[in-house]
Amino acid sequence: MEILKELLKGNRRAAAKLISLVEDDFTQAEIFLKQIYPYTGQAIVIGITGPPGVGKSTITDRLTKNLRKQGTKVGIIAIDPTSPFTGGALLGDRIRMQDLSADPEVFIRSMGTRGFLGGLSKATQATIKILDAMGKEVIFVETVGVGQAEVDIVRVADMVLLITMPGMGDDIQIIKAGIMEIGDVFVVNKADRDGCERLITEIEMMLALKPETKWKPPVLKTIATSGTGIKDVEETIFHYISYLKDSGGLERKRKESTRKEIIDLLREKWGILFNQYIKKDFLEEVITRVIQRKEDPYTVVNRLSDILIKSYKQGEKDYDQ
Ligand SMILES: Nc1nc2c(ncn2[C@@H]2O[C@H](COP(=O)(O)OP(=O)(O)OP(=O)(O)O)[C@@H](O)[C@H]2O)c(=O)[nH]1
Ligand SMILES: [Mg+2]
Repeated sequence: MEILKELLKGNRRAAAKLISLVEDDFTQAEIFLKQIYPYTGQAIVIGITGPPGVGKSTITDRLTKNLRKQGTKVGIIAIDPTSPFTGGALLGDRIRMQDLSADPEVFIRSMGTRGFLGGLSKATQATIKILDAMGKEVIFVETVGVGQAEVDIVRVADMVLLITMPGMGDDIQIIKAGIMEIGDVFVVNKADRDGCERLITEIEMMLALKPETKWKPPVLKTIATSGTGIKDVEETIFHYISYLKDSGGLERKRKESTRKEIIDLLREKWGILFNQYIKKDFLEEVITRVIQRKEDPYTVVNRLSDILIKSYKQGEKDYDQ
C-alpha cells in the first residue's frame, strides 16, 4: 500500500492522513496500524505534563530545537482534553510552535476529544506508533496534568517530565493530587519569578516522603522563555533513559504498557460486542428474572458469555436469542 511505504519513508502527509483516520474511523485505521506495528518500538516517548500554563509547550519547543541541532528527528503530540475541537487545539499550539513546523523533520499534531471521548488514550497510542514508524526518534506527548484521564495518557510514555511553576497559589496541592508519583524528572519553570526556591524545597520534601528507589527524581529549574536550564533538562532526560535501559526498567515499563494496551482493547472490543449481540429487551428480561429470584446473576452471566462467544464465532449480528 502506497500510504504505508510513504509513511515508512517519513512522509508527513502520509502520517497526517493516518492520524486523521485514527480519529475518524479507528476500525479502518486498524488495518494500517497492524502493518506498521513491526516498525515501531524504536522511538523514546517522553510525557510532558503539569498544570495549565506552566510552560510545557515552551519547554518542549526548546528541547526540540536542541535535539534538532544534533540531527534527532522529533515528533510532538499536544493533547488538549478540555478542547472538543481539534482545530482549536491545533491553532493554539501552532502559534506557539510556528517556527518548529517549518522544519520537515519535526512533526507536530494536536488532539482534542472530538469524536472519541474516552478513546483519547487509544488514539494517542496509535498516533505515537505512527510517528515512531515514520522514523521519529524522540516523541513528546504534552498533556495538561489535572486528572486521571491525563495520567492514563502519560502512562504510555517511557518517562514523564512533570512541570510546575511558582506562584500558582496553593501550588503544591495541584501537583499533589495523584500526578505527583508519575514524575520521573521534575521541572520548576518560570524560575525568573519569586518563590522558585521555596517550591523546589517543597517538592524535594514531598519526594523524600516516598519510599526509597534507585532513581531519585531530580528537581530542576528552568526559565523556558530564555532557554536557561534547558540543557540540564535534556541531559537529565537522556541520563534517565540510559539508566532505564541499563537497569531493565525500560523493558519492564514497556511490558506493562503493552499489557495495559491489550487489556484495554480487549475490554473495549467485548463491550462493543455486548452492545451488538445482547439485545436490550433480552437483557431487561434477564434482569427481571434475577430480581424475581427465578435466576441468579452468576448463572446469567455465564449464559450471556456463551451467547457472546457463539455470536462472535458466527459473526452474526442478529444472533437468535
Ligand atoms: N516569565 C516566564 N514566562 C514563561 C516561562 N516559560 C513560559 N512562559 C510563558 O508562559 C505562558 C504559557 O506557556 P506555555 O508554554 O504555553 O505553557 P503550557 O504549559 O504549554 O500551557 P497550556 O498548554 O495552555 O497548559 C506563555 O506566555 C509563555 O511565554 C518562563 O520561564 N518565565
Ligand atoms: Mg501547551
